[in-house]
Amino acid sequence: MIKMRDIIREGNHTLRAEAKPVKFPLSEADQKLARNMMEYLENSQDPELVKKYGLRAGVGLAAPQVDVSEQMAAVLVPSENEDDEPVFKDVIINPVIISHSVQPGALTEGEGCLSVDRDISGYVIRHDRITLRYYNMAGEQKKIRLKNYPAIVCQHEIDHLHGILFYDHINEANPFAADDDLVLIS
Ligand code: 0S5
Ligand code: NI
Repeated sequence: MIKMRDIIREGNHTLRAEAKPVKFPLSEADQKLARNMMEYLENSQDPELVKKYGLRAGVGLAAPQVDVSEQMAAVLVPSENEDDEPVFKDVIINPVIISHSVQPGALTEGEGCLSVDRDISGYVIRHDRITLRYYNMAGEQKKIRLKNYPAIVCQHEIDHLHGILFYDHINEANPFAADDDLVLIS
């Protein structure tokens, strides 16, 4: 199982590299990686296991964060009500944002990253809505529309596949600069 010690941190060049597209059918190693990344998210959202293994709770994990430079990320956005189905749960492979809103969006509280061990405040300006094309583990092509929080999470993960970190999107001169049309997402 993936633990915090398996997650590489800022300064490791894999985090700044362009990840390679994944080939289908998935190799045994890629299948295992995909399952392990999703398992990390599930475990990290279980308070018992967080305590037991010292995990940091996450809603996404990209392969480059475990030092594998491939275009694959697990996303697990839980619903508000614990008993309901997750808002979005899938391993996204070779994902591409095929269109997006002009309207920007950002999390009110800013973002963090499991590969960044410091707090960096400011609005991480992204697209409020995206249309995403990706392949799931079975090799099926998916095309989905996402808005607000799940859209932000997927953009954060897709950035990892291209060597981009969240703070690259923060306005250096004024971290909380906001255009009138910015959608603030709580
Ligand atoms: C349950 C569990 C409910 C966790 C909410 C959370 C991937 C939660 C985080 C990540 C911003 C958009 C530190 C805190 C960061 C995507 C960073 C934790 C999100 C991805 C993991 C990031 N967190 N937890 N990561 O590339 O909100 O936001 O989940 O670096
Ligand atoms: Ni991250």
